[in-house]
Parts: sequence; C-alpha cells; structure tokens
Amino acid sequence: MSRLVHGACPLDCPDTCAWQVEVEDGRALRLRARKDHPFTRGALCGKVNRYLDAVHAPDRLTTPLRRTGAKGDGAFQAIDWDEAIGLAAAGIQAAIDRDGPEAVMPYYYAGTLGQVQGWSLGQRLFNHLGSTRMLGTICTAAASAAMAAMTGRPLGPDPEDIEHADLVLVWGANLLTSNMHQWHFVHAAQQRGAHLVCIDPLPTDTAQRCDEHLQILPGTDGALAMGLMRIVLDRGAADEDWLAENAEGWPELRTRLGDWSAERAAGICGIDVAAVEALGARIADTRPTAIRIGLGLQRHGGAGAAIRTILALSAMAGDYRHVGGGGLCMTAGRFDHLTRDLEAPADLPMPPGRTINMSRLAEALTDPDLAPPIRSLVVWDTNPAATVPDQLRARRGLLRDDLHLTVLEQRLTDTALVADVVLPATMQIEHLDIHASYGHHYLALNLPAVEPPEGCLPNTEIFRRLARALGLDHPRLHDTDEELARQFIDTDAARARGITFESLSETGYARIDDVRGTAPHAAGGFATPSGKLRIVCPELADQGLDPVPDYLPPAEAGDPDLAARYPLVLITPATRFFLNSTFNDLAGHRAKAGGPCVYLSAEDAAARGIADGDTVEVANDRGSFTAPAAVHPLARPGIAWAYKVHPTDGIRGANVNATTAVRDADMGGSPTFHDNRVEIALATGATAERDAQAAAAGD
Ligand SMILES: Nc1nc2c(c(=O)[nH]1)N[C@H]1C(S)=C(S)[C@@H](COP(=O)(O)OP(=O)(O)OC[C@H]3O[C@@H](n4cnc5c(=O)[nH]c(N)nc54)[C@H](O)[C@@H]3O)O[C@H]1N2
Ligand SMILES: Nc1nc2c(c(=O)[nH]1)N[C@H]1C(S)=C(S)[C@@H](COP(=O)(O)OP(=O)(O)OC[C@H]3O[C@@H](n4cnc5c(=O)[nH]c(N)nc54)[C@H](O)[C@@H]3O)O[C@H]1N2
Ligand code: SF4
Ligand SMILES: [Mo]
Repeated sequence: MSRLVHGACPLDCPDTCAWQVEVEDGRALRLRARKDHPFTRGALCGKVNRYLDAVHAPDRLTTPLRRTGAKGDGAFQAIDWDEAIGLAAAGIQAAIDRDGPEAVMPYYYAGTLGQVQGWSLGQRLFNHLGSTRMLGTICTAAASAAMAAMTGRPLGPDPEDIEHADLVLVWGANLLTSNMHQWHFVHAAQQRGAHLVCIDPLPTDTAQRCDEHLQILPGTDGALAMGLMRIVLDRGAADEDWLAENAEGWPELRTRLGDWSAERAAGICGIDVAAVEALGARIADTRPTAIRIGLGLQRHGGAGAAIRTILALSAMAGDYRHVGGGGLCMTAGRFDHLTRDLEAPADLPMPPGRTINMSRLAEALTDPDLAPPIRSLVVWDTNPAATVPDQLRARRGLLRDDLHLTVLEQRLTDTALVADVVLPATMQIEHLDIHASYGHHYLALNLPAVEPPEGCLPNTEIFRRLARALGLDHPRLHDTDEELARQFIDTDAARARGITFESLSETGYARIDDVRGTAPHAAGGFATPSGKLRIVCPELADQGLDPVPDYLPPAEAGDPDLAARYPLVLITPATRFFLNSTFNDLAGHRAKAGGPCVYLSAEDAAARGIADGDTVEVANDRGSFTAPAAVHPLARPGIAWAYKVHPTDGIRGANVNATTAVRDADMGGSPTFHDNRVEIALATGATAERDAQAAAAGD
C-alpha cells in the first residue's frame, strides 16, 4: 500500500508548488502536484516532474569526500562523517587563528528556498562566530531596494487577481519559462478580453503568446515608463485623488514628466513612436491595468530606477484602486506579519563582522588588498563557480591554494569539484522544511517522505555537527529541524489564522491572508512609515541617486564607446529545463534543454560570416565561451542571447558568466548580468569544421 506525504518544490522559483510524494515500501514512486492548491493547480513544471531522477541518480553524492590531488584536479577520496566534519571545522579554525573570524565567509543562496535547510542554522553559526557577513544580492537586490524605498517591502496585488485586469503588461518576465503558474491567471484575463503586452528585448515564448510585443532595447525600461506616464498625464488620466491621498511626491514627478515625450521614449527604447503612443493611450483608458514585473529587467545598471518608474506608472494611473490592478514584482512582503526570521535569533550572541557582496565574489577572492583575505569559504545551496559574474576570475579565486573551501552539496557541481571537503546533503523528499513564496500567498510544509541515502545529512545536521566540532554549544545552534519550522510560524498572526505546525502537517499548505479579491492598496496600505507609496525618496540623494523616479541608462548596453568594440548586447536569461545550474548535469534534463547555444539575428550573423550551427566564440575583455550559433528570425539586430547555465563539463570550461561583469547596479548592490557587451566571431577552426561537414554531406 502506498501513502502520500505532503511536500513542496524547494527550487528558487516564484511558484513554490505544493506536491505530495507517493511512497511505497520506503521508496518514493511519484510526485503528484496538488490539484486543490490554487496556484499549483495540479501541475509541476517539466524540470521538477523529473525531480525523482535527481533523487535516484547514480552519480548523486552519497559520501563525504576529501581532496587528494592538487586543487581543481578533481581527485577525491571517500571519508567518513567524523573526519569530514573535522576537516571542515579545522579549515574554519585555522582561518580564525591566523586572521580572525572575518577571514571566514559563509556563501549561500536559494538552491532551496526552504527556511529550515536554507536560512537558519548555517547563518546562525557564522553570525555567532563573527565571520564576514554575505550580502545576498545575486538575484533580486535592485528590485528589493527599489521596493524598500517606495513601498517598504515587496507588495502589490495578489498574483491570482491579475485575472481581473483588462490590460496586462508582462514586463521583463518570461512567465512561461520562469513563473509558469502565473501564466494561468494572465491567460484567464486574456480570455476575458484583456489585452496582453510583453515588454522584452527578446522574442520569448511568452512574447509570442501575448497580443503585442514591444521589443525594446535592453535597459531602457525606465525611459518607456516615463514616456507612458507623460501620455497618461497629457490625456488627463492621472488619478490625482488617489495620488493626493495615498502617495508622496507626485507633484515632483509630474514636473519631471515635462522633460518626457513619446518621441523621446521611443528614441531611447528603439521602437516606433506609434507603439509608445498607442500603449500610453491604452493605459490611460484601461482600469485596471496590471503589471507583472519580472526580475530580468533589473539585471542592468539602471535597474532600481527602472523598477521605480514602473511602480510610479501604476500609481499615477490609479491602478492600485482596483482588484488586480497595479505593479507586482514579488510577494515576499506579504509573509512578514506571519513569519519570523530564523537567521538571527535575539538570544544568540552575534559579534559584528564586515559585509561582502556575494555578487562580487570573483573580486573578493582575488583582491590582493582585501584585509583580512578570505581564507575559509563555506558554501551551501549555491554553485558560485558557475553562476557568479566574471566566472573565470571567480574560479581562479576558488582555486587559491591558501583558501580552504567546504561545500555542502547534492551533486558534484563545478564548485564542489574545486572543494577541499565535500559534504553530501539530503534532498527535499528526505528532510523537513517550511516554505514561504515570492510569487503567491501560500505557506507550505515539506515533511520527510523517505530515508536519505546512507551518507547524506540535512544541511541543518551538518551545521549542528560543525558547531559541536568548533566547541560551540549555544542552544540556538542546536535547534532541531522541527523546532526551527515551528519557530518560523511562531507568531500571533499565524495562530490567529489557525496556522500551526500541526495544521500544516494535516493540510500541507495554507493561505496566509484574505487579500484575494480585494484591492489591498486602494487606500495606501504600503509598508512605509505613512502607509503611502513613496514616489519621491529624498534619502536616495545620499547614495548619489535621483530622489525622483527617472530613466537611468544601462551601464554597458548604453555605452557607445564600448559598443564600437563590442557591438552586441548579450542577455543570459532562464531556460526551461534547468533552474540556474540545478539539473544541468542530469542526462534527461540535458537532453531536453539541448546543448548551449548563442542566438543572434540573421543580420548580425551575416555581417560576421556566421551560419546557423557554426561554432562561435563569444568574447569580451573578461573572458569568452564557445557554443554553436543559432540564427533566430525574430532576434533584434545588436542583441544576442544564451541561456543560463549550461554545464561546462569540467573545471576548465567556461559558461556565459565568463563574459559577465562584477559591477553593481544603481541600487542594492545588484549584479548586472543582462547588461553585458560582447563580440561574436567564428571560433578558430569553425570554418574548417563547416567545410568538412559540407564535404561529408556531399560524399
Ligand atoms: N525554468 C526556469 N525557471 C526559473 C529559473 C531558471 O533558471 N529556469 N530561474 C529562477 C530564478 S533564480 C529567477 S530569479 C527567476 C528569473 O526569471 P525572470 O524574472 O523571468 O528573469 P530572467 O530569466 O533573468 O529574464 C526574464 C526576461 O527579461 C528579459 N530582459 C532582459 N533584459 C531586459 C530589459 O532590459 N528589459 C526588459 N523589459 N526585459 C529584459 C529577458 O529577455 C527575459 O525574457 O526565475 C526562476 N525560475
Ligand atoms: N549569466 C547569468 N548568471 C546568473 C543569472 C542570470 O540571469 N544570468 N541569474 C542569477 C540568479 S537570478 C540567481 S538566483 C543565481 C543562482 O545561482 P545559484 O545560487 O548557484 O543556483 P543554482 O545553480 O541553482 O545552484 C544551487 C545549488 O544548490 C544545491 N542545493 C539544492 N538544495 C540543497 C540542499 O538542501 N542542500 C545543499 N547543500 N545544497 C542544495 C543544488 O544542488 C545546486 O547545485 O544565478 C545567477 N546567475
Ligand atoms: S520549479 Fe517552479 S514551477 Fe517547477 S515545480 Fe518547482 S515551484 Fe513549480
Ligand atoms: Mo534568481
């Protein structure tokens, strides 16, 4: 007889799907998406349908490893857990003894979004040591900072209510790939007659399904938003009453719009004036308009400014008055009242430590002037050797002989391959966790469904053992997984809604609020001191930023001098069958994703003598990678793209991040992955290869 165990998808995806694991005789047979979950709606995505392939993969890490050869040789020896924990602790202690606790740095991200396995005991341990703190910027920092300034926390309409909008702008988001369950609600609006507009430099599958596609130049979103606002204003459609009551700083923005016109916006965005005018008129006339803001548009130099202008557009058009109207980027702020931070409990002593921006890892590991240098890096839930900007420099840093690297992993990733000690971690169906979401309003509990393979431990147990080995016995470093999950929802608001560990064990998931079907910001309700939306943010002047929302050009994409040397902007967005680098070494996922590939327009290909399928080199001053070229009929000249993050097949290989820059956007210390200039040329030998193929075909 099989049984069903409640769980949730752990991946870094806004959808946080609820599933049940079908278990028989201690073995997981199947994952079933919850049909009754209003966001999951009975379907997992193509990647996670095959999650059990990863759980059962024969090459999964199931024993701790220690490096035996030179760094990066990839030669390891299996060891037992006592020795492994001893080696990891010795690496940390040696760094502390030599240069103090700041010579130790934890490095983690959202390999799992689970609060217990991802965001609890590891952070507590390093906070308690007084180590270097990591600024977690790699994904959403610019958007988060822009929203912190304007709305206090990420808030907006309920993503399910977008079905009530009559005009939907899908702005810098490839929903069908990276937020596929949101599409249901956008499509429902379309079926009701709503007009869908995709704003994206690339001809994505989502763009093809919308009614209209504005294929703007990368990093010019702020200009488009300013132009659209000017049109709405000129048509007398600014919602002066809502703005007077629920926003701060509209008069300053109204004045600023005097500098803008449809022509100016169209010129900067590289699109027809008529398209800007038509969309402006449509927005002026359509309530509610919803804007689903993706994270792709904030991987540029002017990212924070762009997000601010888009939120200002929703505000001035009066969309927050209406059910389903207004700008929505992330839902994280909805969980604040109901959940607690597990990383820094009040009763745990935490000596101060310096902070290093995770997106600048390549620099931090190779900067000869960094004092103290990082001598011990402990990595969990992330694969920086593949996913950080300036990958080749980061890898040089990771290979430093005087750096001790401990990696907690499920698989032998690019980062694990260069580690001194590898500690095998459990997977989602084997451990306990609890999940909030950044794309909807439901909590989910993930109960262990099966025993882990012998040799794998949950991250939390690894950190408990590491604390013990370092002689640290504070009780907050030794809370059990269940205690941690209970602490996360130990709030009056959760209790008031009847949400407890016990209730979640019964139901698997729970709705956190009653926002659905309401207009939560009709009368303000933002997480700012006044509850109003802050259009003008005077304190930003201290950071050299404009307090009034306005267009800020991208860094490389908008640099004409650099364009002379590197004429193509390379965008590196999400692909359907990997999640960042997760799953990229599994045969089934690789087969579906196809190999790495660089897309470019026919015009750009012809100008370089490149034919479809030719091996090309994509290069700039930072580095290069090679891949087959694919000529795309809808690609815009001047813009190329390659999906993140294909495997490099060994530690010497390069992926798209060999070309991306260590550079902060305007806000939040955010990286600028899509703001990247390159040149593309036939790879050495590619012409010979093509001739040989032609000759063979002719034989
Ligand atoms: N299948 C799959 N799903 C994923 C992921 C994955 O790797 N694979 N990754 C997950 C993670 S970590 C995240 S953060 C999210 C990311 O998901 P998204 O928010 O969708 O972010 P991206 O994939 O970076 O880019 C989305 C779109 O923004 C466009 N874009 C790039 N530059 C600009 C610009 O200047 N302006 C505009 N308007 N558009 C621009 C890109 O062309 C792309 O189509 O998805 C999550 N979901
Ligand atoms: N060029 C380019 N680069 C990008 C981006 C881009 O758009 N373009 N996007 C950026 C973005 S948005 C993000 S979020 C980052 C993400 O980059 P990463 O944080 O490196 O994400 P993943 O590649 O998914 O790696 C997560 C790792 O966590 C491991 N893991 C999962 N669960 C557990 C667990 O329970 N325990 C342990 N110990 N390990 C676990 C997985 O096996 C996997 O190897 O990449 C960034 N890199
Ligand atoms: S990756 Fe996203 S869409 Fe796929 S199952 Fe997980 S939460 Fe759902
Ligand atoms: Mo991300």
